[in-house]
Amino acid sequence: MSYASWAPPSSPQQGVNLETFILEGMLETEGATGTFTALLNQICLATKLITSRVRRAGLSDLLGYTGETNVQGEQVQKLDIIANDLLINTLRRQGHCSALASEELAEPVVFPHASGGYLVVTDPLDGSSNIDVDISIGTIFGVLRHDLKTGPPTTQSFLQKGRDLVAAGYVIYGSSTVLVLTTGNGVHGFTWDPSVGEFFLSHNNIRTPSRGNTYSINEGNTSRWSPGVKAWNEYIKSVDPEKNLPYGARYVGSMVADAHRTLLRGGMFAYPADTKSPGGKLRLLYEANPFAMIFEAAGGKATNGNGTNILDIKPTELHMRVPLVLGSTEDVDTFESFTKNE
Ligand code: AHM
Repeated sequence: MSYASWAPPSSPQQGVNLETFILEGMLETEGATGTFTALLNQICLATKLITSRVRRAGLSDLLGYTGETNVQGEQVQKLDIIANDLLINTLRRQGHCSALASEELAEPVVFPHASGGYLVVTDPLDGSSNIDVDISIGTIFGVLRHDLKTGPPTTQSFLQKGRDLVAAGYVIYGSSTVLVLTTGNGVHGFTWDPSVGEFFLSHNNIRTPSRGNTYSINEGNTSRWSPGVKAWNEYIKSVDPEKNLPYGARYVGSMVADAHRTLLRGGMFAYPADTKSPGGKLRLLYEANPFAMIFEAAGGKATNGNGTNILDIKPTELHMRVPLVLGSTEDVDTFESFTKNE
């Protein structure tokens, strides 16, 4: 191609940064006060700060363990704490978020002077075991409402179904940094441009294919699985070209990375109950629910493997765990056909 025939790429998406996208969404929403928009922008700011710490962690003595264990009994990484503090310190300002619940905190942090009736749930840095070895990690978040007329938020205020989320998103710190967001009406991805210092719209209206060709599960747990999960696993690896079997296996061990690939390419990701984690491993409020909202808004599906939609589960405690299967509807249905009646 000669220069004469080249023209700069032009797209209606060009130059749409995350703040503009969120603001334009608010302008189209009748009766919007701007509080929700401002809250999303605060979350976005926190993730920009986390991105910058993650990207230079190896140069700034930010890798490795703190020596502490968190409420889940897991070893805490320095970056876990840094990401957690950045979210708290960003969200305590401007008064839109009245409380935040995090994987790293036994109880929620309440911001007593906030006037905005929103709660944020978060896993500030998911996939901690991958931090030191330069494998993708991420931040997961969800937003719930709280009626301040009923009093300041308590732990109980967070025990809402995933259906009650008004927004959910995640940031993947991968080969590029991408923020994926939904407010229930479409799922959109924004890629971080480090030279400008902004997230720009790059994945408009993500749709998960109804079927994929990969499965994602920690196969090292095979001996701990139920008969149904074992039978599904045999099936998905069996040879049947008519059914496009066998599927390929992909497992990063960071849910954000495994779910992000599944969202874009289809297939399924599962962390089922097993004899080591009878209630599942992943946390309902700040891991399973945000992803369930995102997958549903993208045309996919998330269940507990037993026929119950993740978004319909009423949490009984802040750090409740849940078995999780998410991805393309047909692939989740196939998994459940083996496990639903166990
Ligand atoms: P974390 O919150 O300690 O990072 O644990 C959650 C992670 C998920 O990102 C991932 O899907 C899963 O744990 C991996 O678990 P396992 O190592 O048992 O396969």
